[in-house]
Amino acid sequence: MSSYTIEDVISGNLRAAARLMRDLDDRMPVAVERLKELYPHTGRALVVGVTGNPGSGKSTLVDALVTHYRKEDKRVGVVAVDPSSPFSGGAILGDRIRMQRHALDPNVFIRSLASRGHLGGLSRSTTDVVLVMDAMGHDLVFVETVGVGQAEVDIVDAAHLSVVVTVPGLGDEVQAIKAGILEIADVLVVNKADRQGANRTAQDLSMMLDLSTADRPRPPIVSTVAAAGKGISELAGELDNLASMGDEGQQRQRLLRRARRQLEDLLLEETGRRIKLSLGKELDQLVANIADRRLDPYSAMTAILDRFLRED
Ligand SMILES: Nc1nc2c(ncn2[C@@H]2O[C@H](COP(=O)(O)OP(=O)(O)OP(=O)(O)O)[C@@H](O)[C@H]2O)c(=O)[nH]1
Ligand SMILES: [Mg+2]
Repeated sequence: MSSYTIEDVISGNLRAAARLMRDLDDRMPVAVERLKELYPHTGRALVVGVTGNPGSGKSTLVDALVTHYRKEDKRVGVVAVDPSSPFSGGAILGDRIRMQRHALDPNVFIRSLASRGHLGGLSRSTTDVVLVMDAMGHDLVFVETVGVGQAEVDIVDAAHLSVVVTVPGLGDEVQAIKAGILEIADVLVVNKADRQGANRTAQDLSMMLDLSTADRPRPPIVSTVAAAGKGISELAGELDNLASMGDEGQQRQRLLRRARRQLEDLLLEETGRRIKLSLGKELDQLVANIADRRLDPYSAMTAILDRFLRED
């Protein structure tokens, strides 16, 4: 039973939107129908990914950014993605995301997402929630993800702009950033700049950017003390700049990248689901044969795919 219409969602009805998000999370077919109808009403929100190591201050930073943009009367959505924790219904995460002071503001919509075991699903859930927030008329949507690995990069791909948060004095963390996430950062933040070594960390990052061969604009480095609201307007300024900047070609590239990612993710998830459904019990038999070394997983995979999909 669906007790909400897309008009409810577009007009910003919080209950309708929350209900739709929950149904989408449960992969309810009727919710997917709603999402199809909503799609033409999306594409206006600026989606900003915020990623970085646990405890680096991402939530505090997002909270401060929300305050900043509320002063400009912007409507703001926040999605907190936590790949590591089991599904908690948001209660535990709610404590962790430290945004209680916006809880009563009807123009701020905060939603937590936790994985139920597989990241592909999480990336889809994130995209769905972002779409709903976009359709509701939010000007900005922040997507907070923990960590600095490929999974976060994938999730961040749902964003227009990526903020990577680091803190002073973590040599290893800088290495981890170097390993991949530097390539996706549009803005680098050195948070907890009230701590020792903040300048040094900024210099290290700057040097790393000098060495980087990435074929993209050099990301600015902003120092912040999120807990005290320092550096937030500078950070927001960089985001606003980047959002309006970039030639049409670059903006088009981003749009295409996101659209491609969305379609490919959906295809993969749905193909796997349908093939498993069609195989039914046969899948268990194949698995048992593989475990008993009567069959190898590569041949099994090829045999299954040959049956369902053409290869040439
Ligand atoms: N000294 C200092 N502490 C800060 C600053 N910003 C945040 N913190 C503190 O750092 C701790 C972690 O902050 P969070 O905002 O929860 O960090 P997070 O990155 O969202 O953490 P997870 O979501 O658990 O990965 C909290 O105790 C904050 O009060 C800062 O600029 N300076
Ligand atoms: Mg957090």
